[in-house]
Amino acid sequence: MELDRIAAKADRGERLTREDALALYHTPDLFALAELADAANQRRNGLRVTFNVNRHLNPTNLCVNHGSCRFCSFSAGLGDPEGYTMTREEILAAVADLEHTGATEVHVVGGLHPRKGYDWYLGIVRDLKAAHPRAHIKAWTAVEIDHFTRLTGRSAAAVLAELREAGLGSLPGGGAEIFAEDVRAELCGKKAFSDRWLEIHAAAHGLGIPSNATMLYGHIESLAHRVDHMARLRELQDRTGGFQAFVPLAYHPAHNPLPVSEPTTGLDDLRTLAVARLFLDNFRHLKTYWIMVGEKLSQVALHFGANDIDGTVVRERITHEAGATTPEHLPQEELVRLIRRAGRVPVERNTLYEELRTWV
Ligand code: V47
Ligand code: SF4
Repeated sequence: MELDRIAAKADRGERLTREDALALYHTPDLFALAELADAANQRRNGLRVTFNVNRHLNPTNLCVNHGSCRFCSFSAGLGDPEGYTMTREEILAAVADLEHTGATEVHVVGGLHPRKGYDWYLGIVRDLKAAHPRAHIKAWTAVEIDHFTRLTGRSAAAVLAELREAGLGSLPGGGAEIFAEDVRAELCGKKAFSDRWLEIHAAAHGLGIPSNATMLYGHIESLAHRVDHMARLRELQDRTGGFQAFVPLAYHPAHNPLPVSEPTTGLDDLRTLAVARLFLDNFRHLKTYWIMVGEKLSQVALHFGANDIDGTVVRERITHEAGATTPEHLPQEELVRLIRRAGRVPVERNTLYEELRTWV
């Protein structure tokens, strides 16, 4: 049987093909798929499940691509009443109690502001680092980095090196969406092309800046498009080894122009994680983002190949503007409880996956 053949390959540590990944997506035996993904995860990470104590910050929602990224419910155009741009003081005030809450990371992403120059973005990193020297600043997606290269006429490597100098520690994985060019053209025609997204992450890895990778799924793409997306990531990871984690992002359909009205189902969310664990054999960490799939499903995801839960977060706009009904914050104790009750060992980590505390 197809699944047995793929299981034997996975057991031997043999790389799965795109066809194998599609067969896994189509298998009716969800529990056998879960077992395979869980075994692959446990070979890599044992029973340990990591989380981090972090804070999300979205300094502006104004974006030159407003309206053209049709899945985005977060952005606004100049003059829109719901548009906002935080001042330097507001940004610092939003994270003023960072150390007090035990947070070790600030995750910073936002819109491509129509009026602000690169110095504004660079200054945010510099200010955050100066105010919180021990915190890890994970900032700006490849889409933002691409925007900075256009604003400055400089290379991605030059911009990244300067940002690192200012205090940037790593890149988040956003902006990847779906790499297949035809889907991307329909989803977000104006935004950095797939090759450019990959090129910018390669440039970061070349400088020793680690990054994450995401995939926005559950909209107009096919399962083959998802597998193609993961295949391109696997290929880059073979070359650089610079990706820390893969984070599938479940599409949320409210308040945006994309003509897709249904959210993803729990089974699709779980299947996507399991296929990712088996197909992305060179990614050590697979993150379930509870903000998008819910706390309870994230707990179940720990038996479908995920070994990492993001995070305490505190305030989240991108998914909540698109209709998410999850809270915006989970206290650390709740993450520990969810992991423990899943029969796993909770471990607090920092952004670089160094272990800070274990709950035995
Ligand atoms: O880039 C936008 C996506 C991303 C919607 O790197 C949407 O550790 C669902 O990248 N429905 C931002 N998703 C979030 C992100 C992320 C989150 C957690 C951890 C990490 C990490 C990265 O959210 C955007 C875009 O791909 N997004 N609109 C929507 N309607
Ligand atoms: Fe702007 Fe990012 Fe939203 Fe696109 S997805 S409109 S680039 S904020």
